[in-house]
Parts: sequence; C-alpha cells; structure tokens
Amino acid sequence: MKATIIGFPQSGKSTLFYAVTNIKPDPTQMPQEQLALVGVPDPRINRLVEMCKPKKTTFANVEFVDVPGVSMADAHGRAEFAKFMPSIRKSDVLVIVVRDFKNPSVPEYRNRIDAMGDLADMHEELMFADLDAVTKRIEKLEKSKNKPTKTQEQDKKELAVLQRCAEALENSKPLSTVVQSEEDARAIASFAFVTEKPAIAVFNVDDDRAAEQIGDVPENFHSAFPLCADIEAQINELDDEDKATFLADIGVEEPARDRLIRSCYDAMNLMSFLTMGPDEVRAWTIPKGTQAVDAAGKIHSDLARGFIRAETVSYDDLLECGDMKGAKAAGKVRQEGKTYEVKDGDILNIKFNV
Ligand SMILES: Nc1nc2c(ncn2[C@@H]2O[C@H](COP(=O)(O)OP(=O)(O)O)[C@@H](O)[C@H]2O)c(=O)[nH]1
Ligand SMILES: [Mg+2]
Repeated sequence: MKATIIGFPQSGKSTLFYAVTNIKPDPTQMPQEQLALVGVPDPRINRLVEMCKPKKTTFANVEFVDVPGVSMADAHGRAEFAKFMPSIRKSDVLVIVVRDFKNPSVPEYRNRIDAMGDLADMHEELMFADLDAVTKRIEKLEKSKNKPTKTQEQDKKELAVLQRCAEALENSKPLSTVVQSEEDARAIASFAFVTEKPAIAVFNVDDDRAAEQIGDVPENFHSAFPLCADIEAQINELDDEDKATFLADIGVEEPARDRLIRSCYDAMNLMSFLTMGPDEVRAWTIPKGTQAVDAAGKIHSDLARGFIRAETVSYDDLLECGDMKGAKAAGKVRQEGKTYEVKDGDILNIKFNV
C-alpha cells in the first residue's frame, strides 16, 4: 500500500513523515519527493514469533511518500503541484496534513491558520487536477467519436462515464461518488483519478490539543484525527516505553505512526492474515472479504492454482490453546475450502498440489 502525504507548505508534512518513518527528509533532495517503507506494527506477529521462534519475521508494510508542499496561490504553484500528480496518482490513499498549530517562528501560509478551510481548498485542488484530466480526454473523444474505429464502442462508454465525472467535479463532488459499478471503475481505471482515492485528514495541532477528538469528519474525507507532528518527531529517538510515557503526558494513547497506518488500512478496507512456521512468521495484507483461494494466491500463484484446502485457526483460539498442537487437539483448527471468507488474524496453512 502506498500512502502519500500532501498539503500546503509548512503544514508539517515532512515532520510527520519523519515521525512515521524515522527517516529525515534530505534537504539536498528537495524539492523531490521522498519515500520510505514502514513495517505495520502488529503485536500478534510478535506473539507468534515468541511461540515458534522462526528464522525470519516479516511484517506487512506501507510505503509513505512525502511530497513537497507547493503553493497553489498562483499559476507557478499549480504547475509545480502538477509535476507531482503522476506520483500522487500512483498512491492508494492520500494523507492531507493541515496546519492547526501556533508557532510564531513558522510563517503562516496565506497569512492565516484555518485548518478546515485548508482542507477544503486542498481537496478542491485535487478536484481541479481530475477535472483537467477529464476535460482533456473528453475533448479528444468528442473529436473521434464519429470516426469508425476499432475502439469506437469502448470510447463511447468511456465518454459517457467521463461526462458523468465532469458533472460531478463541476458540482464539487469527488469521483468516488461517480463509480457505481465495476464497469464504471474499469472504464476510468487507467486515469487513477485522485478524488477516487480515500483521503485522511490530519490536523497538525499544538501539543495541548493532541488528545482532542475531531467532531465531524470533514466532507469528502474518510477519517480525520489530530496529532502533534512536532512532539511525535521529537520522541522518535526514544524507546517504545519512554515514547508511551511521553505521549501519555499529552493525553495520547497511540503513536502517530500506528494511528496513521490503522486509518490507512480502514480507508482501504484492508486486513491481515498470518502465516507461521519454523522458517517464517509473516503478515499478509488483503481486502476484507477475500476468499481463501485468493489469500493463497497472495502468497504464491501456485498455492491458488493447486489449492486443496486452508488449515485455519483464529489468532485468539491459537493463543488460548498455547500452540498449534494444542489448537489441533482442542478441535480449533478448521479445514476450510476455496470460498471460505478469511477473517482478520486468521492463521492459514495452505495445502496445495501442483
Ligand atoms: N509548533 C509546532 N511546529 C511544528 C509542528 N509541526 C511542524 N512544525 C514546524 O513547522 C515547520 C514546517 O514543518 P515541515 O514539516 O517542514 O512542513 P512541510 O512544509 O509541510 O513539510 C518546521 O519548522 C516545523 O518544525 C507542530 O506540530 N507544532
Ligand atoms: Mg516538507
């Protein structure tokens, strides 16, 4: 999964990127984007590792990208932002950071602190970007629609969906509201429109407000939460215990990294299943509702092709029984077929034959 952090200049994106990835954005690389892979914290994996002491442990991971904040105040700023669009289009989820902290030494972008206003403006920029792409493509299709070509039928379908896209965007609605069927989704998939992607709003607040709740999730966002990027970055060097104590002081229960990753999983409707053995304990990311045979395919295509059954035990049952032997003795290990809907935390052992 790729999560891209965007927002206006000086909102705290790079500070958050450092807090989450432990990688300091390299100023000599500016104004390039920076990326880093982050392991998805999963206490279940740690527990399974204790249980079976594997040679190797593999966490699921998320790729975070820090996009330099570019000013939208003028045409030059927009052009700069457009340069990063291809990369933003490749992400699965967008994390939009807005400034909600007072800090006299950090200049205020557009001379104001207005987090809600900035969120709305940033979202509008994303809608502009999509509308631009939609309009260009419509113009092209309009020109060619009456010429008999091999793709004429397909083009007509695409044009119809794009016209609905244009209408939605002109009415300030994100494209996630347009896609109503698999066919719609397929017709516009290659554009990777940004307003089709789920967006998470991060309010970068002062430490005395880090424990606040966001009342209503802002329009067009999947979820929203406050954090103090500055503090989260400062405690990066501490060990987990000290970190927790420090965060507790400002009323925060969970580090920004964990909260952000969890929100990304939620926004994408993802979950994890686990595999364990003497060689490796590993977490795998799949969409909720995935069937056993597709989960097997995630591990290796041979496992899907030659799928016989999935030996399945839930993490909770396994823990209760102490180990796999105990779980088997207690009848907690089920034999599931291809269409079994895998649950979060299921431990699977795929039996296959190719
Ligand atoms: N007081 C305060 N300052 C912050 C916070 N987050 C970032 N800053 C400061 O704001 C400035 C801009 O942050 P940066 O992460 O570079 O913003 P970016 O332009 O969005 O990448 C830096 O001087 C940070 O130290 C915060 O939560 N509180
Ligand atoms: Mg930055």
